[in-house]
Amino acid sequence: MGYILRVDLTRGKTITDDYSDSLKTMFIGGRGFAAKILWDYLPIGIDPLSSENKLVIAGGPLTGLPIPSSGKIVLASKSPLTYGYGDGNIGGLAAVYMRKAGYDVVLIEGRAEKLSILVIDNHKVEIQVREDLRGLSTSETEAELIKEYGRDTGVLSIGVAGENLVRYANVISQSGRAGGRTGIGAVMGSKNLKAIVFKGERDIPVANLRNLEKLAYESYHTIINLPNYSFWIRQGTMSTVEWSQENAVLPCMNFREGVFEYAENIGGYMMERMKIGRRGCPYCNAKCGNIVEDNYGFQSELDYENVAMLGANIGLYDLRKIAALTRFADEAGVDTISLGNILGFAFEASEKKLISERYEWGVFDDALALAEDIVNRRGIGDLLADGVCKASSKISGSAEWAMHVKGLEISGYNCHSAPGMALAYGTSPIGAHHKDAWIISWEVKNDRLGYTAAKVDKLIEFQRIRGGIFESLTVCRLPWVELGFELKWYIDFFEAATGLKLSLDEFFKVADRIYTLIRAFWIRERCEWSPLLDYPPARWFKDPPTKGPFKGKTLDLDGYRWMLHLYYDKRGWSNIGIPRRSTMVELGLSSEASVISKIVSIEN
Ligand code: PTT
Ligand code: SF4
Repeated sequence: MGYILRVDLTRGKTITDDYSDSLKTMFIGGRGFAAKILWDYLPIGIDPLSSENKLVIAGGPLTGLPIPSSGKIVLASKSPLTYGYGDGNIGGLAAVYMRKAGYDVVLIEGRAEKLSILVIDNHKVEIQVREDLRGLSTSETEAELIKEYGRDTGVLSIGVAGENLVRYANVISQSGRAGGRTGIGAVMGSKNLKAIVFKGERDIPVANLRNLEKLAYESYHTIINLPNYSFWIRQGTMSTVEWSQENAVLPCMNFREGVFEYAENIGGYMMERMKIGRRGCPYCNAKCGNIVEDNYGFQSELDYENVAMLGANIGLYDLRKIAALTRFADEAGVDTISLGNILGFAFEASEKKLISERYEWGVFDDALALAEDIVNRRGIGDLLADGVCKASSKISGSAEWAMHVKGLEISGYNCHSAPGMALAYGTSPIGAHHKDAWIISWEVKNDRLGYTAAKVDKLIEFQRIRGGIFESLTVCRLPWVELGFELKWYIDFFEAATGLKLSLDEFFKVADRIYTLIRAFWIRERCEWSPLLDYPPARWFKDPPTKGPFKGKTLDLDGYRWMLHLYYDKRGWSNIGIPRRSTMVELGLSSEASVISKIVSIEN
């Protein structure tokens, strides 16, 4: 669409900016735009929960086009959990209507004096004081706004977790789309921004409409005929529960173990027996959100991560109760992955008598009560609302089993015996998340316990495709990951949409630029750099599982260090993980190199 909408909540002003061709060609969109805009506009070293932080909502050249799974946007900010670069990807009508309103990016700055909403209705932009929405759940907020603005509306909202600045609060849309696990909901809360409403009716211009229509027709048809399609729409990501159990990577009891004796009770087949519907993102014909009724009779969405983290990781094995915890998280607007981690952490601290509160593994009432304390910042919930890294710094003796990388809690794969996946968590650009490189499925089939150059190569390839291409285009990666829908389609969609023909290598170069820029951002914002930030938690090196096929095994520190150094080398970074000047110049990041050279010593 060619435009960035800038909204200053402090002054109540909005302006529309166009952006340079070089932003388009060097960064493509989505995460690429977000990283560059944060680099250029964010004052250095600010507190992420201050009014100086900025929230970027960025689509890519494919967002909102009538092609498979294009209803996705990136939400990015300096993260209140990690104090580094943070982003998340959310699907929903908001993605489509943001572009149809005429914008590729919305950049939100400052802080409203009172709780407010932002309404973007085509080119009419309004900031409204809406104290009446305070304390409402995300579905209540969305329902109220849809009542006011009509069904053709995309809404992004926060719940009480965001209002109360829980550092892993996220943003919810359409009761089940969730994005921004790096604390984007808390950033919205710190800006007194309860919700954003998008309405748009413009056509999204494309370079070659006939070609795009032809590709769209053929691609939808191709997807439904892929061999895994019918199983995928039955189970979505839930089949990963059985897969993780078989491969002993299902996180259990705060990542102590990789197998769970009750995994069958919480797996994809059990979920199928309860399933009452499917939800998903616009323009997707492979909708993956599994709807079940929870133990209170309310509808909730089950995905692998929610079940692994709010089930196995806390010892809970009743799917309807896990669904209730997920629904609670969606209504409060808090990330299920971090919540499951912090509950596991608190249960272990209680078991070890490091805190005075008493919680029992697997007890739903304990989990729900603690989750309520967290989102309302009551009692020990106030400390736990700051995330596992900060909480462990206050609970002596807990640092080795505080399961995070760079402050972001680990998502659903136990890595005592998965060095490649451990490295994926260690080097992810946002902290411990599988989004950039779900190398585990490849690793279990390829020299699982080895510390090899092949793993490092595969990891970088995944980061380039998943973290680079999908996050900048910005479209859902699941048809490619789960159904084998080929990457070539996306390159063709890109050409039809933009008129630009990029080879896979050229896309990879953009991805490398984004990765190196994000690493520079971390160095700039944290004012120092230590390779220790790229290590997974001590538990995986020192505290072996007591059951399953990999009983007694841990990660090898020397092996991990060797792979990490090789990774740095292949990325053109120094042996402590700082991008070399020559790499940055090569990638067109000379001015960024000058900035970080004032903070750390940078090699040629
Ligand atoms: C993502 C993270 C994930 S990853 C899941 S389940 W997953 C969790 N879902 C949550 C939820 O639900 N409720 C809640 N309160 N918190 C939650 N936190 C967790 O958030 C999601 C899908 C999924 S389901 C995945 S893998 C894929 N992720 C994509 C991505 O990152 N990029 C991309 N281009 N395509 C992707 N497609 C898939 O999208 P974060 P969604 Mg998500 C109930 O937000 O911060 O990135 O963390 O957006 O629209 O819900 O789709 O087994
Ligand atoms: Fe959304 Fe799932 Fe479809 Fe991806 S596969 S676009 S996450 S519904």
